[in-house]
Amino acid sequence: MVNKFQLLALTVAIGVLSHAAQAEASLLAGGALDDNSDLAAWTIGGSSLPAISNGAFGLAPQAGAGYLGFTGNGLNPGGFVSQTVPVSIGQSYRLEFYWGGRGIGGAQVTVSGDGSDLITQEFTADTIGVWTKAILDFQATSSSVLIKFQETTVDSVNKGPGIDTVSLVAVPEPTTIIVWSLLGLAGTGIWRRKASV
Ligand SMILES: [Ca+2]
Repeated sequence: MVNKFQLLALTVAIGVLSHAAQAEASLLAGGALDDNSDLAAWTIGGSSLPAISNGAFGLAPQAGAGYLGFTGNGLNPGGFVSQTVPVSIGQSYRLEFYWGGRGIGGAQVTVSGDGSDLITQEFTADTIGVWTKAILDFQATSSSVLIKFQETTVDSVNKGPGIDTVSLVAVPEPTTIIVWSLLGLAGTGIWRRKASV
């Protein structure tokens, strides 16, 4: 028989695990960047508008049917996509995405909150057909953050970098440690019970 403590520990553990699983869902909309319905979740700006590509200039999608391709040229630089995401002050978050090369160019990602930049990072993507994963952590200092990807190359002639599979998740809190402790206690109790039979 499972005693009351073990039952309580398992119940709490399952509850917290369920909460943790929910926290893993991406807080961003349209992060798959597979088609224009994904793109609609983003604000698009700059005089050269980024567009969904399904595999132009030697770069296949990192996942799914498409990715976001930067399309700048000398006359119209600075295309960007951005999205404002509600967050909790003090909570840690992880932004993940892939950037890939189509021959020319660079871009930068910024995460800003309350008017100040939490992250600014540039990346170049000159190697055609290669995707690289970026993992960026930050702690929210305001109730929302603006996540923005912008082309920095002046003349990429439609061959600017690609962006794909963007996600933003809350980094698991210390309660995760409690879960494993509880599971360990419960597991030990069960093991002892079986061993004594
Ligand atoms: Ca995709």
